Amino acid sequence: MNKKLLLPFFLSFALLLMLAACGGEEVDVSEDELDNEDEAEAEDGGGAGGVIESDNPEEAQTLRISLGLNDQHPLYESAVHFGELLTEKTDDFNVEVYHSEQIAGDLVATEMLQNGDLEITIPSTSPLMNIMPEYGVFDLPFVIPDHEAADEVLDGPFGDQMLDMLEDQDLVGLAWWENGFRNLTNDIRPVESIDDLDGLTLRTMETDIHLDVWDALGANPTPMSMGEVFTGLQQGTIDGQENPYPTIDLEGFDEVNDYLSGTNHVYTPFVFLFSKPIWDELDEDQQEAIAESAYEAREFNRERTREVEESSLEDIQDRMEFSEITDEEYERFQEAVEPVIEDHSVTIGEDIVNDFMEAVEATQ
Ligand code: KDG
Repeated sequence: MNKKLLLPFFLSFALLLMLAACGGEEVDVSEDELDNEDEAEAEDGGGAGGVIESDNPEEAQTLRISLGLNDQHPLYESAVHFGELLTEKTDDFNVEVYHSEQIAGDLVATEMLQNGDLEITIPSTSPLMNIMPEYGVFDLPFVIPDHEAADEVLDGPFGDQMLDMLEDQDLVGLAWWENGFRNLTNDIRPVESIDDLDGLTLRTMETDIHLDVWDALGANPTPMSMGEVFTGLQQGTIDGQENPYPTIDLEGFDEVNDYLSGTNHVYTPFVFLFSKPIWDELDEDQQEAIAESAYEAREFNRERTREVEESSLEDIQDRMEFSEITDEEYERFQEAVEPVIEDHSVTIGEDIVNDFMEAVEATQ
């Protein structure tokens, strides 16, 4: 979405964003406040499509979904689709989809779920490493080679095992959705080799693994939640960032970065999370309707994200200088990050890392 359109909205949530950014503290957002904000947003057209009402809206319980990306992204469309599927199955729920960190960034939103202060969020797995070190496994670079392997690993026993372990953290993991293969952008120079990364200040997600990967490659990484990235790039506090093509395109990073490199350095999934304290208050039929809808919307999400991945790459290539990484250089990248993989295998847990590697190998 054009950032200018988001400005009034960002201002109205400035306090929330500041609280979220400054300490990772939980943000206290009552349902009433959100309802008012949402009504205001809907009136000026910004929230169109984000409220999916039950046929019996007055009696229905409202499920709020917090997203970090904007309402042009296939993640938002997929969350709306989830709401449509759910309201077809039952009249028990209304669904409200909040984008662009209107509620909170990934990590804070996940903490809100743990405390029963928010129903749903769909974060990248990466920041979850701060809650469960095991989730860092998806951040190990250059492991998942293609979409097919990603689907097989996530839809198989390894993916199930990772969803199940969320329960101990007061989270219910309902489905794997797609974020995608991440690629580098920056405003200083084309990056075709490791040497080109020297000294570039790069935003990473809030995870030590990404920080260590970029550090090993010679860049200057700094962690940040998504809501701060555009401004950081625009003001030059960071030179670049890395994300899948749809995010680069739809968050407007091509407006503030000139160079794009097809690094495909890691595949990070989204995980559909529900608050366990709130889940435990629902009856079995309600739980089943929610679980089925999250799972069914996964297909729509993957299909849409992959379509947009292609069209976004075409789009941004018109506006950015695109560099491909040669096979030889790709090997140098892989060698440079080997010690990071070794070190973090210990924090993640060697069993989990082995299971992951084996699951990926089995797809080849
Ligand atoms: O809701 C999901 C987004 O907040 C997010 O995880 C995007 O990949 C992302 C990033 O780089 O922050």
